Amino acid sequence: RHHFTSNQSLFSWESVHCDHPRAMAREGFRPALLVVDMQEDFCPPSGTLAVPNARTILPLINHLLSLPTFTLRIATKDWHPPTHISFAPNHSPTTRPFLDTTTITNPLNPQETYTTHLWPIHCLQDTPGASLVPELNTSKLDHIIHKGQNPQVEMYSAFYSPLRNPTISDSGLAKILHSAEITHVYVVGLAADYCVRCTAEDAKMEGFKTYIIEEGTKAVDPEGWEKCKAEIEGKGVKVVSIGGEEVKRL
Ligand code: VGL
Ligand code: ZN
Repeated sequence: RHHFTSNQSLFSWESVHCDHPRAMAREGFRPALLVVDMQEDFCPPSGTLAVPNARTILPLINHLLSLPTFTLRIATKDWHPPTHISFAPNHSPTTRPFLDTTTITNPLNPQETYTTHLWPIHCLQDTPGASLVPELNTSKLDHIIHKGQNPQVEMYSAFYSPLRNPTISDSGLAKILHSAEITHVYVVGLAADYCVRCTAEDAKMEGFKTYIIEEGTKAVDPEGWEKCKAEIEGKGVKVVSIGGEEVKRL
């Protein structure tokens, strides 16, 4: 169903959208909130992969978490072993994080490859950098999903690895959302142009009406956000504002 092009720095779907029949058939309004990767390493001042102004979105995220309307509130954590393929120093001493890319092959299917950015070392399992920021009201969370544990797989999406044929890293998130008969998915967190984007696009693929709340996210590359937003909307995800109908109904 999906195919990754290897000539692009950020991988992208090249596919016809097909919505999940179970979620499509579902009626009513059972929304889930996904809070993506609100971890120290993605936040100033000390994060190794700090997203500009990342901490400023926390009051809105905590407000959303406090709304009684959500059926489920789920946070995700990027959770890498030291050998992770996305870490620039694991490739060569001169590999440049943020600038250089690598081509990754699916360990279970050598035919499948994708090209992706290399990053500074970040979100190492069980380190302070991987912890959720203390401002986040975690008492409201129903689940915390870990992703990116497989050293050979980049996993921006909180659902599964980009190459799903066969699926080599399924976090279990799709099952949790379908089991709770979720109809709508609202995504906030970090980073808008990577994990938020891929998570939202996969939520749409799973058949949920999917929204990114724009004031609840920040991009690694703020300059590129308008173009990125158009690409995300091309996949059927709506990027909405807190003033919009989709948020006001919460
Ligand atoms: C992310 C780069 C590498 C993210 C995770 O959370 O957006 N970005 N790992
Ligand atoms: Zn990562």
